[in-house]
Amino acid sequence: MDATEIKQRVGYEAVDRTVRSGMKLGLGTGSTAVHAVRRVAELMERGTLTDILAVPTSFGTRIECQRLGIPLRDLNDPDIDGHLDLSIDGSDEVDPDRYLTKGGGGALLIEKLVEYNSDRLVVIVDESKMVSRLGERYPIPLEVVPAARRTLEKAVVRFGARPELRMAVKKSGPVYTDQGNVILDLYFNEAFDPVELERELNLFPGAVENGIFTKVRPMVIIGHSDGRIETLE
Ligand code: A5P
Repeated sequence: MDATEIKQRVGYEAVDRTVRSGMKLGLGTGSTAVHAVRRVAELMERGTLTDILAVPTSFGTRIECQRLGIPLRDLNDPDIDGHLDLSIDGSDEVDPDRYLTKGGGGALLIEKLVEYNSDRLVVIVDESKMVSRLGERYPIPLEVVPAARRTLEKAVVRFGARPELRMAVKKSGPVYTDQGNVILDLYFNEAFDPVELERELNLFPGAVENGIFTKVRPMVIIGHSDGRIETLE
């Protein structure tokens, strides 16, 4: 199976196995999560799923849901009341403890807000996302207010990180998140304690959120290139 087929397979699998009518759903961001979004829409159109309310984790996911006619809410709306039944999302890395790094698509802040406030999180990945330690293949994103960029670039060095301001591809200058912040991608040569680093990075003034997720133990659905689907929970 090629990469897109694997992403579609795990996206469909997650929805078919876990989404039920009447649920309040958090919908993730990225090239894998979009397949779950499309599956939800497909099952709604067939009438298999009814009374779904969704909270998107990014502007991009909002646009896709609107295109597909999935009813949207904010976490603050009274019928959501700050809490969801289930969220489905991709991940950049998953370690043996099922700790995650996210934010390769820049949506880490609302992803964490939505997913830490869901009864259950289902993470959908292909096998390349499974690592022995976080930071092995992808940097750890740290979303910061623009005014704090330089102080935080200097501050994170004490954790052994090499920070790089994330730059836009089809625009000159940095990436601005949906919330108008910038992202420092933190590269680590050595293993770190994910629980400690998730907490410590957010303590600096101007740090908004980081992409380490250790406070949820997700169900992880892994798609393999030979067509196998593996589940960790
Ligand atoms: C978005 O900010 C991210 O957290 C994504 O969920 C993550 O980067 C995985 O994206 P892909 O499924 O596109 O690899």
